[in-house]
Amino acid sequence: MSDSKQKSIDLATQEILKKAQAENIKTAWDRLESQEPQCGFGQLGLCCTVCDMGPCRIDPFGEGASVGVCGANADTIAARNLVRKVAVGASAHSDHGRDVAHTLSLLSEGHTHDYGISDIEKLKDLAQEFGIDINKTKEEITKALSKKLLEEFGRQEGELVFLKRAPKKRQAIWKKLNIAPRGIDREIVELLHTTTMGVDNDYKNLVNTGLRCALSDGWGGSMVATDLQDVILGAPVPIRGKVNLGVLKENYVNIVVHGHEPILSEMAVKASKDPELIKLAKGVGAEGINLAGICCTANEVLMRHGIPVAGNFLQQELAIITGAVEVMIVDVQCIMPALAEVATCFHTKLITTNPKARFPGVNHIEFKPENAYEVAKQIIKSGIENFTKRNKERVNIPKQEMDLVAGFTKEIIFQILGGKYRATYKPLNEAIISGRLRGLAGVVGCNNPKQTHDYFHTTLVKELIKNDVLVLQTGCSAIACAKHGLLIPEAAKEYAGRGLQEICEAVGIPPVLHLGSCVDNSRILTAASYIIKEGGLGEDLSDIPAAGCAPEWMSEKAITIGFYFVASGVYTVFGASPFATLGSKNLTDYLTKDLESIVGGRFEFCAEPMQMAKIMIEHIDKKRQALKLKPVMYQ
Ligand code: BF8
Repeated sequence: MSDSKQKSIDLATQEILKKAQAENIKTAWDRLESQEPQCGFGQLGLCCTVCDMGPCRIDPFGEGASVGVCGANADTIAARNLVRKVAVGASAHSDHGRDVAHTLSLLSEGHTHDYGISDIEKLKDLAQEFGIDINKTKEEITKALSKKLLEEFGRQEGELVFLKRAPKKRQAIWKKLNIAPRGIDREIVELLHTTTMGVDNDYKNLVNTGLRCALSDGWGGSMVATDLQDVILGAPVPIRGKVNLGVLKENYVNIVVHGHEPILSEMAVKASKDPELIKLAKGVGAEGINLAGICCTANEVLMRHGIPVAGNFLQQELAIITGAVEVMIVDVQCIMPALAEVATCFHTKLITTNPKARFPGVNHIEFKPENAYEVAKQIIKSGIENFTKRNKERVNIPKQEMDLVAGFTKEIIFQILGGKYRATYKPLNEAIISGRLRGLAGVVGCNNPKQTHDYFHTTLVKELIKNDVLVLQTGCSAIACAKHGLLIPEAAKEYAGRGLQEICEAVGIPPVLHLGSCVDNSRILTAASYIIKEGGLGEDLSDIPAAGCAPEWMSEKAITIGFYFVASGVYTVFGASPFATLGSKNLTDYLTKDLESIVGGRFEFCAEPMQMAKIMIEHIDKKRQALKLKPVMYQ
């Protein structure tokens, strides 16, 4: 009992962990235990496997080797290890973006009929940003835009077009430091090149190359993904939904979509509503088809359709262990290899769909935009057939489910605050200037079994809103806070400080705004740029009274997000494990101290959520003072 409580504060998770234990099914928490003690050199970033003269390791106590076989010291090794992760994270988000741009290209050529242009206004806005004449047909604009966007990946010179969204002062900083990304692929490749044996040995230069690569994700690949998904699938608007394992339904065919790319899951949404398939489901004794999501795919279909979210990263295995999932469809990223084994303990069919992500022995049904709907139907049909194989005696669906409101975008923040006819950021800026709002925080990222599941996200966010900080969320962090009731308008009354409460009540929003999946962190960057444009809060993103945090992070992608937040001038706090840099004091100091005077943002590592809130609030107050704003209205 106390054990599962320590693992997670979420009651549904605790319940299924007990079921897993009773049925002897191993989860991430058990596997973490079997890994302990984890490699100390790895944890400090002092193990180098870059070439085959190694693996080398540096003695952190200064008694053994201080350099590897090639002569690389702790600073070089730790920095190379770190920025390689930045490259990997950027590649993941950006390859996702490329696939969306490719889908746009296919639809512009008439090679797929399952997708269209859902947001013509956004298409035109984007086209204008890329210098395309919008007095052409929709087809011509689409074709020209997809070409331009795909060229951003292979661009060799100049700068990414989206950089122009940033305030002028920020653009000048990037230029001066030579960290304005040229092409998305180019920055990833160049970063990897600099980390190979015998290239860049200067930890500061390695970090700077990492910052440029990360910017090519935040203001490049991720921004392409977000904006084009909105164009093709529709820009989200505030929408109600439900969250936690209780959204699985006992008498329904439960289909779970998991991963990141909504191009496929969008079709699963459509297929789950297909009358022919619903009839089939009824034919096997089910009441219907219930689609639910895990991780960022969940956020995507939640934002656009209100599809329920079954859980965040650490709940992916637990969804299967409920015994009630007929099919789990996965695409790319954050999909535990362990799912294959866990699924064999039940009737659940795990189905991979992306040629980039195959699992040995797991059923693969390849998805392409050209055959999207057919594939989605085929998968759902196999789920319906599988319903009859469910062992009802092993089903245990926790009761926990919570309401939430999602669907906030940079455009929606405009509208809800300014009113339909006066779309503006002015009221938001004025709320900060007057001190009714203390400032803003972006709280994002994953779960990690090394930290009590959901505890860090929820404790931090509650403390922030209590202190009149409006919180913007994405990814698994948003799911964590949603499960604990923070993403409903009523949460303002219960948890928010008086100033934030007044704003939430006036416009009917929750004190915590869900902006979508992890690629949608790019929405935060654009929203911040609008705030500067509106006026009154400085000239650069680093002037805004704001801070970022990834309290339970685990993925390389989170490091990349941290890097582009910092490179955009944001003070960014990371939870417990400080991404294996501590073996180098020089590197740690560079990241947590020196960077601030160089790029305006810096990292902070912190192991306790109340302390995280404290240092974020202190930073926000420091920025308020620098802007000479009035004191916070309700202290
Ligand atoms: O991209 S928050 S565990 S699901 S990495 Fe993964 Fe982390 Fe969740 Fe989305 Ni983001």
